[in-house]
Amino acid sequence: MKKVYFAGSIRGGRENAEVFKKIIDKLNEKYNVLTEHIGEKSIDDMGEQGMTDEDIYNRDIMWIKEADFVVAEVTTPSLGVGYEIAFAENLGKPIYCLYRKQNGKQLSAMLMGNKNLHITQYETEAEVLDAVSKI
Ligand code: 6K6
Repeated sequence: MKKVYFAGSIRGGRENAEVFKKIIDKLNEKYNVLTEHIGEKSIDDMGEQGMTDEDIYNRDIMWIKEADFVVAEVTTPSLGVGYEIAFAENLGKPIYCLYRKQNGKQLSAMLMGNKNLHITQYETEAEVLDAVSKI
């Protein structure tokens, strides 16, 4: 089974965490999601107990290297997610970005302008889950 690294904001803000869980569940139908914890509701921005930031960084870098591709929910701006996207891009991994359109906001030009990324802009949950099922 192919492995997918799902990236979504943690310390950048958890306001979209509910849709993360639904995207992860959809991906799990076909793939092995290495980062299922990103969708856990119980996780607040303080993160997991018992892991240092260095442990988290090392584990996540290992998982990106191991992944066949990356799916990133990029609605909430997150330094970590941006870093992961750039890291995966440098390794030549396919990257699918999902962005919920909001009035008065636009996704960073550093993603929008990057032809290496597969970007889907969505409005409804049904729309994003349909896009995920086509990955
Ligand atoms: C576990 C579950 C939720 O929080 C934790 C503990 N912290 C992290 N655990 C795993 N990955 C993390 C953690 N903090 C950041 N990351 C990685 O950076 C994830 O893969 C996310 O895609 C991304 C989020 O970055 P920030 O800058 O929004 O925290």
